[in-house]
Amino acid sequence: MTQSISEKLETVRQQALAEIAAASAEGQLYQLKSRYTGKKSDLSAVLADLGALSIDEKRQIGGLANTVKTDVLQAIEDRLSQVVQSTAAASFDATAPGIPCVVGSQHPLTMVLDELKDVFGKMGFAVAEGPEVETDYYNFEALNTPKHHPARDMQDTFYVSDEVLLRTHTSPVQVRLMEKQKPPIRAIMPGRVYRNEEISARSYCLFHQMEGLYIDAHVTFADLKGTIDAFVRNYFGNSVKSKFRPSFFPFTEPSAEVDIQCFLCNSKGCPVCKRTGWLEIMGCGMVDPNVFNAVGINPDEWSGFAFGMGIERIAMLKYDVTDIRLFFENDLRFLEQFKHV
Ligand code: 2U9
Repeated sequence: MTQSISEKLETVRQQALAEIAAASAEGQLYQLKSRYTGKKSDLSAVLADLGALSIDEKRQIGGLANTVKTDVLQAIEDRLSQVVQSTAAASFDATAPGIPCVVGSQHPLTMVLDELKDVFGKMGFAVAEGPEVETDYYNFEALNTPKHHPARDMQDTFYVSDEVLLRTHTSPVQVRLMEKQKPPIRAIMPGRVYRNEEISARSYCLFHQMEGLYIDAHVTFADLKGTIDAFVRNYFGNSVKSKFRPSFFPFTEPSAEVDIQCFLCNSKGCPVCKRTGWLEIMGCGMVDPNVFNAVGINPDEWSGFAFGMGIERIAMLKYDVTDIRLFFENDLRFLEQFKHV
């Protein structure tokens, strides 16, 4: 009797393994699993029918039936993973076209800002930021521009109330920084600024600036010229020369505007540089002693320079953009052109 049951179990094992090896689909294998190891299988019937056997026989047949079951289940697992893999391999077509995915691009202003931060970062300038909604004090008063100062006409301002306004430059960030941190200070201040100007191809109600401030003992105009020259060579090209023209800003004395050789026409003269061979890129100067006094820095002990540039202007020159409004309209036809820049 034991002999015939064990022979039967052996036959079940051989038959099951043969069918598992021949199966070529996942569904088939799940059917085999239920047929050979499920509740109504021959194996389960043998295990349920051990009652009439002696203890030794029970142990022997029970053990054998369990081994057969484990072998069959293992064979099914192995074959399943083979079948799944070969199905996936067979359905992969290496020659099929890929699924197109839309590649985004950085905004040109972000690219210019990042490059500028990088160039000044290498010269040791940290980045400082501050609020866009400012008080009259930080935007004008502390910057040597009291009420009724003629310079206030130079930039029309969006006022929120008598004392609160949208900053017209990032200079208030420097004022706040100087109040908090005693010299030496070496930082750049990138950010949005607002001006109530008539909107045109050349001016918009908001734009981006990057200003810089360097304060230490014995900082001179020569340091300013050296820093600007290093910036121009690093950013626009090592052979590009720059020159200073005298100018006026309420917060710097003396003040200058910086022109660089026109990189669009190699200084030969073109419509962009208005045939002069030079492009104006920024303003700068030595921090006015009145500004130092306003923030409690002793102008006899410390000196410094400041500079400022419009990011849109730099981006317009660099990428030959002729209308400033394009930077703010989010027209994909414009933005997509910067994918590979
Ligand atoms: C402090 C002291 C001095 C910042 C400066 C300029 C010159 C300048 C313009 C460039 C084009 C504004 O965006 S623009 O229209 N800026 O020419 N800005 S010096 O001087 C400062 C700032 C803060 C405490």
